[in-house]
This record gives sequence, structure tokens and C-alpha cells, in this order.
Amino acid sequence: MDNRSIAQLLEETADLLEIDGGDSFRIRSYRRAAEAVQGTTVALSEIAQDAKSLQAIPGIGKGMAANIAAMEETGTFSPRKELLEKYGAGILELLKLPGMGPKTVALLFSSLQIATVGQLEAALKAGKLEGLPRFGEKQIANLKKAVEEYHQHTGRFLLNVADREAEAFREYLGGLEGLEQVTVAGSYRRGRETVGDLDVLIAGPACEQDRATETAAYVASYPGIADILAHGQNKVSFHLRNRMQVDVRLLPESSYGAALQYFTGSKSHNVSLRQRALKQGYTLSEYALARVKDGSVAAARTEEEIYAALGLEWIPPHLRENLGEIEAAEKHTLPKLVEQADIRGDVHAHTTATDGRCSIQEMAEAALARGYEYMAITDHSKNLAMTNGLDAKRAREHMKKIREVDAEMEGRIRVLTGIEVDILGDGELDLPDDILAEMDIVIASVHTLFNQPRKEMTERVLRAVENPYVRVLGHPTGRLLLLREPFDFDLGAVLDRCAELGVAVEQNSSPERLDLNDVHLRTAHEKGCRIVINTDAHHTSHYGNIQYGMRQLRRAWLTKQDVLNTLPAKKFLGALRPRP
Ligand code: DGT
Ligand code: CA
Ligand code: CA
Ligand code: ZN
Repeated sequence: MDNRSIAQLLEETADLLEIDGGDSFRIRSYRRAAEAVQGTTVALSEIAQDAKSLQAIPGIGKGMAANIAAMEETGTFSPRKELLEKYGAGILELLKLPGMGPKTVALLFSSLQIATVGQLEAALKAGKLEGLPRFGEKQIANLKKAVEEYHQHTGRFLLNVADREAEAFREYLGGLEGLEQVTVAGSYRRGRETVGDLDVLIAGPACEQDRATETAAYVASYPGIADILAHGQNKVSFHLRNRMQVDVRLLPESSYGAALQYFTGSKSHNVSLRQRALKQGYTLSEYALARVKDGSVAAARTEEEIYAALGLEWIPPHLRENLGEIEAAEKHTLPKLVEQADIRGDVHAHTTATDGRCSIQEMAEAALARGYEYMAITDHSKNLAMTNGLDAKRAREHMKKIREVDAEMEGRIRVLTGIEVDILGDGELDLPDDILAEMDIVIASVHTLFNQPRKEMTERVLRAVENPYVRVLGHPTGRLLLLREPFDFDLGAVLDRCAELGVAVEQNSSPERLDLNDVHLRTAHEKGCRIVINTDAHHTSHYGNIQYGMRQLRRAWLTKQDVLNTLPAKKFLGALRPRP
């Protein structure tokens, strides 16, 4: 570990201790040590096991020398880890906001249970900070600005946010006569798990010579705009109020395909495609595929024509990452990607019994309304006390109610019983086997103690899937996009074991999760894992999130056959790990 990382661990520990109301002497000693580590020119990693040399650095005493040795050895620091388990990793992001010190965070946490930037943002919007001791008008205004800048700084957005903005803008463009084409290209069209900005391409009579100026002016008057970055005849760029950038390009219909191809990317796909074009005597640009010999246009109007001229099948945008898709398009071996319409059931949902917001009936009706043939209610188990998780007794009563609802549905949709059982710190499950044995679906998930060392975490998850009643491993990496990294464990080893045991791995479609990611999914598939896609719905409106998970399945080249819940109910249950 380099000195900076060590100093950071110490500094964060001091902050967390302060939030926790810890001993001020101890807090000061961490801060002093952090300064000392940053100030010294000696590489601590080289002397970490030599207590004498460590203590020779002013500001580092005996206890701190032992701490540093432990950090070097384990890569983490247990007091910090314990505090993070208590407050959640999001609290470190909160601390990074300008003007936000441990005292302020402590106040926000104790008075409003705010532990993440997202929660702060929601509280600011709801006006909940007004009247709190430290928060005058000016402080609140500064905080709002800080949150805004935070988003700008991380620079990426979740897919549901991107969708919402794209839809609103699209609706606004609907008010314009003579637009034949509107496409959001870029990473959004490729279905990446987060997007940096929106690349909007428009074409039609409204974008032709005489009307372009007027159309650009219409775009620039979009009420959602916070500030304009560029306003020309063919391009308008702006920031939305959430700091998302939007680049709008006005294009002639005759070269719309070339622009679409170019601005969809990815860069790497485009580079390969351009090389291929050159080898075949063409140049490929955002304007056209043109012949080198005389500059004449070979194809430009549609993407299909461009790919065809290069001897390729049209490549779905979800595959354009230069990961073998060009070769496959040449050989006509592109996969027939799984589609949302192929999905026949969603088997991870919560209800008001725990932290969901709708009843069993409501969730079942909503699943039916989507056209599903089956669904499962999988509420939390008791270890997650803040969700009011179920103990064995309540789980049994809940199961009874689920069966009643299933009967009420009279076969219009099958309502399966289930549980999202918590994987405890040692890999034990949170409920006894006899109750798990009664459930149609047992999903096991990690929801706590994210900071265990790699080996411990790997063993923990492996131990959980060994339990013969576990049929699905829920959100396997535990990441929260833009907020929390996946926990550190040997995913490959876990996928191998899941494949052997027949435990399905979950693609969790919640836009802040989306684990597994595209690369993991491809690996899981190659290893022979069964894959299930779920939404983890906590409300009927969350079923629609399936689209975000779908994009990742498709980015992983998966076909209908590769996803278990494309099967009808009976076959689906039959394809899950057999029960003992
Ligand atoms: P993002 O916005 O960070 O989520 O990712 P993209 O892929 O949307 O990237 P963006 O917005 O910078 O550019 C959109 C597409 O335009 C990109 O996927 C490929 C194309 N493009 C942009 N700049 C270049 C470039 O310098 N060279 C090439 N070949 N293509 C580019
Ligand atoms: Ca983009
Ligand atoms: Ca862009
Ligand atoms: Zn869940």
C-alpha cells in the first residue's frame, strides 16, 4: 500500500470516529498519524513490519505503528471497517462534499438518518433541513450546490435517470413539425450500465437548410436546460438541471445512418470498423461510407446499408464494444439476443411485510398485467432488522398468505412462495433449513458486512450456496452503481461452484445494481451458470426496470436459451437446482 492510501485510511477512520462521537484523543491521534504518513518521504510499505523504523517517524507511536503494519498485511483497517458497517460506505461520499465535515454528517445522520449523497439530495428537495440547528438559508443553498457539483464530478448517470431525461426531451421534440428521426445514440443506445451524456440525433424536413436555424432555436428553448454550452445551426449542447450534458445534432436524412453509426460508437468498435473500411477501399466517417478512389458515397442513409457494404450483418448496438461482434457479423454467427418479450416471470419481489411498498395482491396483479405467467414473493429475512425481515414464524404465515393469493388468482398467474434469505457474516443462512425447504424459491443475498477481506468473503458466499435449498444467488457482487464498489471476493470461484451446484445467478435489474455486469454475465454463461433476471421490485412500478437488466444480458451476448425465466413456470421450476 502506498503512503497516500495509508493516510487516507487513517483520515477516514478519524472522520468516522468523529461521526460516531468517539474519543477525541483517539481521533486526534489518527489525524496526526495521517499527516505524518503523508509528510514522510520514506515508503511505509518497505518498513511496515519494522516497528522501530515506523516509530522513528514523528507523529507515529507504538499503537499506530501496529495499525500500519496491520493495514499493510490485510489491505484494510478494522476500526474503519466496523464503522463503515455501521454507517454504510455511502457516508464517505457524503464526507467528500465541500463544506461537509464529520460534525455536520453526524447531525444529518442523527436527526434525519442521512447516510448517502442521494439521501441528502432527497432531504434537500423535501425541505427537511430547514429548522435544523446548523442549517441557515445560506448553508442549505451551499449544500444544494455541492450536491449538484458532486454529480457533475462523478459525471455519470444511472439508466433510469437517463431514460427519464431522454423521454422528457423526446416529448418536447414531439412538439416540432417535420422531425422524422429522433435517436439517442452513444452509450445510451449501446445499453451501458451508466451513461456520461445523451447524444441526440435528429433529422427530417425541420433540420434541412431553410428551417435548421429555427429548429436549433426550438431545441435551445427546452425548459429543462440549466445552461447552454454551444448553439450553432447543426448542433446544440446544453446541461440539464441535474448537470447531465445533452448534445443534439441536426442531420440531413441522406446521411442519418452514417451519423447514427458514428455517434453510437463505441469508439473501439468504430476504430475497427474504419480499419476494415480502409482495407476494402472505403473511408468511413460520420457523413458517409465513401469510396477512396473517387470520393463517391457507397452508403450513408441507413446503418444497415453501411454494414452491408462492408460485408457485414447489421450489428445490434448492444454488441458494439469490439469484443468479436465484427467477426461474428462477417461470418453470420451473431447471436439472436434475448428480448424482453421472452421473459415469462419475475421471481424477486418484496411486499409491505418487509421493506416493499405494495401488498402481495398488488404485486401479483401488476406482474399479471405485464403478461407474466409467474412471479415470486421473496421478502427479506430477520437479520435485516431495518427492513422488518421475517423470522421463521412470520415467514410461515407470509407463505400461507402468498398461497392464498395464488389461489385467488385462479391460474391467471402463478404466485410462487419464496424468500430472500440473508447470508450472514460466516456464510450461514438467516433461517433454518426446514422453513427454506417449504419455499418454491430461495434467493440468498449478502446485505451486510461488505468489507470482509477477500478470502473471508469468498468463503462466506461459497458456504451459502452449499446450502442445498439455495436456488438463486441474489445480486452477486453487492455493488451500488456510482456509490458502492462490488465487494471484494473471488467471483470466478463462486460462479464455478454455482455452475456445479446448479445454483442460478441473478441479474438484478434495479438500475442502481445491475449486477452481474455484462462482462461477468458473459463469464457466468461461459462457465455454464444458470442465469435468472429479476427486478427486486419493492413496488409495482419497479417491474419495468427489467429493461435495464435486459440490456446487460444482451450486452453479454445471451440468447433466450441462456436465461431461465424465459421458460414456462413448470419448466422454470424444473430447471432450478433440484431440492434435496
Ligand atoms: P459516455 O457518454 O461516456 O457514456 O460514452 P459514449 O460512448 O456515449 O461516448 P461519447 O458521448 O463521448 O461519444 C459518443 C460516440 O461518438 C462514441 O461512442 C463514439 C463516437 N465518438 C466520439 N468521439 C470519438 C472519437 O474521437 N473517435 C471515434 N472514433 N469516435 C468517437
Ligand atoms: Ca454519450
Ligand atoms: Ca457526447
Ligand atoms: Zn431483494
